[in-house]
Amino acid sequence: MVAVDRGRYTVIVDTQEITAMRARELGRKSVVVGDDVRLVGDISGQPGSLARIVRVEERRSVLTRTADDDDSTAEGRLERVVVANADQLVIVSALADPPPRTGFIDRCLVAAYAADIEPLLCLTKADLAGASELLDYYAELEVPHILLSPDADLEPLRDRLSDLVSVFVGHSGVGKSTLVNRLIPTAGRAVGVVSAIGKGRHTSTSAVALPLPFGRDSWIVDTPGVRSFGLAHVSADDVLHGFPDLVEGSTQCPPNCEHLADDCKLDAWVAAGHADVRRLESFRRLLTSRDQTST
Ligand SMILES: Nc1nc2c(ncn2[C@@H]2O[C@H](COP(=O)(O)OP(=O)(O)O)[C@@H](O)[C@H]2O)c(=O)[nH]1
Ligand SMILES: [Mg+2]
Repeated sequence: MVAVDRGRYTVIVDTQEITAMRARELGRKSVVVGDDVRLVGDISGQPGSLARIVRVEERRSVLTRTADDDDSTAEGRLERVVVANADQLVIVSALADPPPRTGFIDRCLVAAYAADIEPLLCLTKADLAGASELLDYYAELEVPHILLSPDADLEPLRDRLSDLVSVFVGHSGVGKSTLVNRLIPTAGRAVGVVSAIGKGRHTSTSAVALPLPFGRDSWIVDTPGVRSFGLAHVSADDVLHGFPDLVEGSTQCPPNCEHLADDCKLDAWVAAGHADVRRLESFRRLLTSRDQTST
């Protein structure tokens, strides 16, 4: 399933677009972009035809965020699947205009590791600023990165995207649409336009999967409405997995350490020079702002 708009789902079957609705028998089960689904009914794909989705296959991965909309309940916010079956989270960040925000990148890394999908840092506008400062901050992590500028060779990125389903996330203005258009010349994403969906309140159904014209079954999922990942559903331990450079220091902490109180051993460990203090600060900021949806 590649897109949903007001209850109408677009499903690709052998390169043909078929419009479908959910069958009643699915009950409350959600159908999200990336899902493999089973169809019945009119699957001709002719104008006006409507098939029915009767089954959602088991998901290989689920990229989730905590919902920030009206569905939130008193017991806690709803955990929402953003994209199913993704292999890779491509974090698009500009090196300047707008400047990179490590808090956002760190949050995305936590979401990727929590979903057990691979992160890839895509650093745009390399023609405007160098990457060494940002890369230095992530030096201890083995996160692959790609540098992009208007005349950059896209081949290294194509290699990274081939045969995979990759979800693109990034703040407005970082060059995400420009990049999608370069990868898929027929995509026609509006450049220099702030997404109306991204600015609005209803941000849960805006992901769309676009087939890449290379590799085998390669897709990118654009997420104009996902400004960031609320991480209220992620445990302190899973947040720590987004900071592998701090994990070793945490082994000296008391049992069930929340890493926020005075008895946390990470301060001493960082003071001894084992990790960058900015990483510890970012880790703690995420721990205390886990339920917020933007950084
Ligand atoms: N200098 C420079 N400008 C870029 C680059 N990529 C995109 N832009 C510009 O940045 C602005 C925002 O790009 P857009 O693709 O709409 O960003 P989006 O909001 O992330 O989709 C546009 O004016 C682009 O022309 C780049 O690599 N270098
Ligand atoms: Mg855009």
